[in-house]
Amino acid sequence: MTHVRWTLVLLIAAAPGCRPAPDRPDPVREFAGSYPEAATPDGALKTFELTAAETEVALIDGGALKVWAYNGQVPGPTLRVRLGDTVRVRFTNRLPQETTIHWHGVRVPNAMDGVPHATQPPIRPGASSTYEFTPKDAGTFWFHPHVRSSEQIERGLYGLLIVDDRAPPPYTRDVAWILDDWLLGADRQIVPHFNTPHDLMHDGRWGNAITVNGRTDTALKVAAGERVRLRLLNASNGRIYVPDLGGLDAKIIAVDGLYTRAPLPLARFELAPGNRLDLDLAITGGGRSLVVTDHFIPQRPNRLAEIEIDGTAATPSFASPAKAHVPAWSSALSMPLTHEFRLDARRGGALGIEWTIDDQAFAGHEHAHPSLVLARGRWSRLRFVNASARLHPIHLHGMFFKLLARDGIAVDEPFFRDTVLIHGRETIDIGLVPLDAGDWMMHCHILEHAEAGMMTMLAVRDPA
Ligand SMILES: [Cu+2]
Repeated sequence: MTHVRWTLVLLIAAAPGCRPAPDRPDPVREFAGSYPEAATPDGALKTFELTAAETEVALIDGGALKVWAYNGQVPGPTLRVRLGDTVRVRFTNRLPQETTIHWHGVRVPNAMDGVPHATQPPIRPGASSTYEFTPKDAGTFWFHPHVRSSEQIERGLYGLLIVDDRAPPPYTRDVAWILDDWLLGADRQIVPHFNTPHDLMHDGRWGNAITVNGRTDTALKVAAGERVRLRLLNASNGRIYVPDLGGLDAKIIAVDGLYTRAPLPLARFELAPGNRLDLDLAITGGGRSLVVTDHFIPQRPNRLAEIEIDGTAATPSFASPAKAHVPAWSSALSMPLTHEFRLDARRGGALGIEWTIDDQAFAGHEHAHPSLVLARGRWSRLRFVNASARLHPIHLHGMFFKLLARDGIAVDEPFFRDTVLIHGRETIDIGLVPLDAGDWMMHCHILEHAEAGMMTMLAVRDPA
């Protein structure tokens, strides 16, 4: 009897466009309360001035490095506001190229998303532009250009946007580490050849100098008895990091800005370009020094930074902020598939190789038209079939999603994402309820793949 009923449910669920049966969980109802539909602009107006320009700074090992920078520094200034505040950024472009600013992970009005031609005209050299939005979510976000990203981000244009909670948890210290890698030549300067055939055919440009906040000698000095919030961002063009905190008690409390359902032990987390990870560190055992490493390729670990611990006090106890509502969506894989994207490469195009989504290489933002329409406020399940052997961290603008499965095997990640790494030949399923109308970009965050065509637009429209 049970078996017959289950079969019927599956048949009903497989019919395209159907509603969930009444005895099955409704993913939209399960989603309710995850994050707000609208901003609550009840705070202050915070105005920032940003200028992008060529400059020279003491970076990496302290030598003078020619970079492109926001306000003369790499990483750029951290823009910090509190939830409810409105962000206004007066931006001036002193670069020798057009540019824009994209607010990665922030649910902004579509016109503020920084996608050239699609949401705004590119900002010409010498010109200025103002961005203004009220963040809907607290968390760790970042900003970077969306024009010739594989060159502009590589040259140093990125910074953090931190949106504090209305009542921030009482961490003794709040630290941000931006991970990046630089491809330096014999002259110890940035190799000025971008989108090379090698980088295009592989996993983008991987550098030969890995830095944390622009330096190879980053050390965090803390005392036992501290509870530290450590925010990690991967700002690299292509490199993936698997951070290892050297045995420190580290819990994941937020991914891609949003809090997790519960604090999670830091197991092997693949921090792909664009991803953020907020960690809760309980500092114990003074008088020691730990090395933080990257283990993406387990047999070739990379040193990232050091944590030096003094003192002997016990760590403060307070409730973790990681208690977000995240739907289980446990029957999601039996819901109809909204669309299946196929990711692949072929010869051709201006760069000699094109990265494609459904056999289309993005032909420039001037010609951007949505490849898929999603209904605002409704559930969608998207599948990505990676027909290539390379890595593709797929990033969606304007919405969060939840990873549902890898190669058809259900996974319950107790958190949302805005970027997920797809391995070679892998198929993943994601679920989402888009809340913000507009034309949103979806692209690979290996910037060389994006430049070579792996970008498209998703339109979120009110359902008819
Ligand atoms: Cu890719």
